Amino acid sequence: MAKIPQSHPRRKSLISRKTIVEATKNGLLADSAMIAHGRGEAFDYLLGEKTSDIAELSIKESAARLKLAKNPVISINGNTAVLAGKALIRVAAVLQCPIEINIYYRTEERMEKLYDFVKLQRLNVSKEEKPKNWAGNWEKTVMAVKILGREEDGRIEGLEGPRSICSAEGIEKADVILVPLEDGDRCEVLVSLGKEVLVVDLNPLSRSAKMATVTIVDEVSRMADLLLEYVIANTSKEAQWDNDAALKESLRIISNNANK
Ligand code: PTJ
Repeated sequence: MAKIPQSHPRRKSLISRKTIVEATKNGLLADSAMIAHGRGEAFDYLLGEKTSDIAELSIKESAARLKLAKNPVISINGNTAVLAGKALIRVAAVLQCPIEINIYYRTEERMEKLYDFVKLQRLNVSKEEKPKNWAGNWEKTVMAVKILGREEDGRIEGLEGPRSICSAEGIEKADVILVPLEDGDRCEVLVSLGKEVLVVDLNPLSRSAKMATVTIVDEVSRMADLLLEYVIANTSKEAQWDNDAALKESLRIISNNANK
C-alpha cells in the first residue's frame, strides 16, 4: 500500500483505512467490517472529523459513570480492537476493570486471533510511560487488566443464539458497559436488564445510538484518548442526562455542516 504523506489533510482517516484493510487480511475482522467502517467514515466526514462539544460532554458523562460503577466493563469487537484497542486498555487499567472481547460475527478462529492481538496490545501498553496525571505502577496495573470473552460462560437474558454469549465475569455481571459500535437489539436488551450502556457510534440515527443510556457520537479512537483523560481527572456525572437532546445536537451539527 502506498505511503501516506505527513502533510496529507486526511492522513488520520487514511491510516485508519489501512489498519482496517490489514486487519481484514490478518483475519481479525468480520467480512462486513469495511462496510461498517465506511458508514462510520461518511458520518465522521459530515461531523467535520473532530470531537464536537456534545461528544466531549458525552465522553465526560461516560467517564463519570464508569468511575461510579461497581462492576464496569469495556466490551470490544474486531473494529474497535484494531482502531482503539490500546487506548481502551489504558482506560481499563486506570479504571481497573476488565476488557471483554465480544464479537457479533463469532467464530472460534476470530476469537483466538483477537485474544492474541489484544494480549499483545496489553503487553505493549504496559511498557509505555504512565499517562499524565496518573500515579502508580503502570506496568503492573496494565498487566492486571483481564481480557475476557473466550470463556463463553455467561448469557445475556433475552437474546437468542450466539448473540447471547458473553463472559459471566464481564458483561453478565456488569452494571455499566462501554460498548463501541454496538448492535441495536443487544443494546436494547442490556438496558432492559437495568445496565447502563455507554455506546460509541458515529451514526446518531442508529438504533443503538437511540437505545443507549449515553451515546458518544464520535470516532472510536479519537474518543478513547479523551476518555482516558476524563477517567483520570475528577469528573462528576450530570444530575440528569438527556440522551435524546445530545443526539439531536449531533444531528444539528451534521445539518449545519451540510448547509455550509
Ligand atoms: O467484530 P464484530 O464481529 O463484532 O463485527 C463488528 C461490526 C462493526 C462489523 C458489526 O458490529 C457491524 O456490522 O456493525 P454495523 O451494524 O455496521 O454498525 C456499525 C456502526 O458503527 C455504524 O453505525 C457506524 O456508523 C459506526 N462506526 C463505524 N466505524 C466507526 C463507528 N463509530 C465510531 N467509530 C468508528 N471508527
